[in-house]
Amino acid sequence: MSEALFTSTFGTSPTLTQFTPGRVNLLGEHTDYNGGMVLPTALPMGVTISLSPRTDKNVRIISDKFDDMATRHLSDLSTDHWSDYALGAIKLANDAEPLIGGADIALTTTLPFGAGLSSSAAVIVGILKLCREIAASPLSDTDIAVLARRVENEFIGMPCGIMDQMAVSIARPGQALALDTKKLSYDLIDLPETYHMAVIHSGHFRKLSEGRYKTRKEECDVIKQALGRDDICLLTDKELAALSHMTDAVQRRAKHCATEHRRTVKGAKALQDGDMKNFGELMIASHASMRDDFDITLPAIDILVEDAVRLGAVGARMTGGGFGGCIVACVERTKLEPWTAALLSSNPEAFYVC
Ligand code: GAF
Repeated sequence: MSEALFTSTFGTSPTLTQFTPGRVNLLGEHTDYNGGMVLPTALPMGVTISLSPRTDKNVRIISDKFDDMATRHLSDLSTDHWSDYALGAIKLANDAEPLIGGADIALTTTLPFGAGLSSSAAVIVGILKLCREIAASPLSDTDIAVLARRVENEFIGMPCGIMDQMAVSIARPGQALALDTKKLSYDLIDLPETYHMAVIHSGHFRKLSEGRYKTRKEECDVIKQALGRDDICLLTDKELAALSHMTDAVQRRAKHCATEHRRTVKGAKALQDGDMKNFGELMIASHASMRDDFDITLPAIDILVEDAVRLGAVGARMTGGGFGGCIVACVERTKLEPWTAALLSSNPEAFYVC
């Protein structure tokens, strides 16, 4: 589909076309910038990108989600426009040298916007991988993810961790990526076929750069500065107890990071063992920690998660940066249809994503 959009917009065929998945995180929230572990999986939905390099420094971008083509220049700064992600990817590709010059780009996406399913990471990683292929560059998938995070941190101004970029660069649907965000080492774990990780949108839309994500990041920075270490996910119970002189909020943020990391380590093991009962319990505990200690859930999302479990999911939790977006629930495939119908009928604002 992006090929047809490319051809009708630019009047030629694209050099390359590629699909990049979105992601949903199963366990390990706000641990990826605190030295901890994350456990995302790739979605069957994602972004398809068609691209041709240009010899000048212009970047022309068309998307099936917006009416007008954006014409940008490599010297442009970020302007809070939808085309910033593609422009930033081309700028960093020029810095790292898998591409010299501008590009024409057509994007089509099956991911809902504002859902926290990493459409921006898919756009950036997808473009960087196409540039890598055009230049026959030796960059690895991990190198691509690291560059993509720099686009977010340095060009867009979003202080995210590395989870989303690694998930969409490395995982494939049906696989969980058990990622150590400190070492960037990982295992790929097959998800059990008898269960479905259902993604349900709460109907509450979110925008990470709005500021609340940044506030949580800053609170974690306070703990890091006080302790002189970056890996606050690895704090022991004794080290957590030694934070008692700090504010209640700061202590709860640290507790979430440390306990969420431990839950994610246990969750990866439970997935490997096929112990979905234990996995579900860890999801429920993760949601409670995001609600009570990290303060990133919304009352409507707490109700959606409670209902998901009450109606038969083995576990459920909010997923992503917080303050809206989706929940993910682990549901036996044989129960999926009636479970979904019952959940959506008690939560009319919510909708099924995949
Ligand atoms: C967003 C960020 F982009 C990730 O880096 C991660 O911190 C996540 O929120 C929370 O776990 O998706």
